[in-house]
Amino acid sequence: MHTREEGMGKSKVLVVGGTGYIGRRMVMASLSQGHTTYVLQRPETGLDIDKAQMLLSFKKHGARLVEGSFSDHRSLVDALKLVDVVICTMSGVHFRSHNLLLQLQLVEAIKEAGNIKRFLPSEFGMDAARMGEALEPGRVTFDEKMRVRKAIEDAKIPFTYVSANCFAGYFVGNLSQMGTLFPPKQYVNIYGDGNAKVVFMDEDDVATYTIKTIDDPRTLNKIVYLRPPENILSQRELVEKWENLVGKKLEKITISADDFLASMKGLDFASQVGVGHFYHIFYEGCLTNFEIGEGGEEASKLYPDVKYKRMDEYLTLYL
Ligand code: GO6
Repeated sequence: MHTREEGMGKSKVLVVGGTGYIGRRMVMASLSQGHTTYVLQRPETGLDIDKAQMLLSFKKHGARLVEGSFSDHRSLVDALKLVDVVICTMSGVHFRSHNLLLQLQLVEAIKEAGNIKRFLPSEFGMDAARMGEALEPGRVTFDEKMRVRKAIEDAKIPFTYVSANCFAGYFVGNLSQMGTLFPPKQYVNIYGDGNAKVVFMDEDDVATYTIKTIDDPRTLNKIVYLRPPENILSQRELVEKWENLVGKKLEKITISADDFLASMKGLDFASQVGVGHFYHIFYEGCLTNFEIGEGGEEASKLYPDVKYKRMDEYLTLYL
């Protein structure tokens, strides 16, 4: 007999990376959209008390914790057998090459389990397939995502790739200033003419749209771009929204493309990766300089009922 708790007709979801910045939102969005939701509980969490407490709070909200370890292939396959959909949100930015191997292992386990109807690998940024010409060293992010995509497609695993563009926490609260997560007080660096169109996304909305895609036949084996029209803004438009909120103009400092790229020298590896990414986004306009074509869908068109957060509202957090 079907019960409501089993979320009638709704796929069961496993989140791998559920305690992370995006993963925790996937867990909550999956629960609130009525999916039976499992979160992989890894022994590697060890004494990380914040992760442990988050797992417990998921449980309180109705999630089911399932133990599994990447050093125990069988345990992964067993966890996968419980569900229909797998969402991986293990960061490729902060633990790069390590997490590439883990994702490839996850693909192997999905292949073996044989029951997974949809896999969403850790994407959630720029569309890696469009970044073939990306600069070193930042291109590592895209090269690794493409290796995961190839493994998925070679194994004929049904997928959805979500291109979520710029998470607001990293790109909006700081008016897109690198090295800080809060707005500047007096001066703001403007990248080039500041007019390249960028897409900014509230992180909870990233999760809401992502969960919407998992049972949707329109998104099967597609790339879903999160590009809600009111959140397509240039850096100058973003800064202006902040200026309107604080009732004060900031002094603009224009950074030429050459100066910006030169700033990479002497930075640590992660920051060099960041500079490359910012360059493609703010100087080249790589998030919006293409039409979504065959093989792609736009989330706000698919799900017009979602009331996505506008960036002026997001910015009020920082007042
Ligand atoms: C975000 C960042 C912010 C880096 C993507 C350095 C992959 C993507 C939009 O982890 O490296 O200060 O698409 O000093 O496909 C990081 C990365 C942003 C956040 C970029 C990213 C975006 C990775 C910084 C900084 C705020």
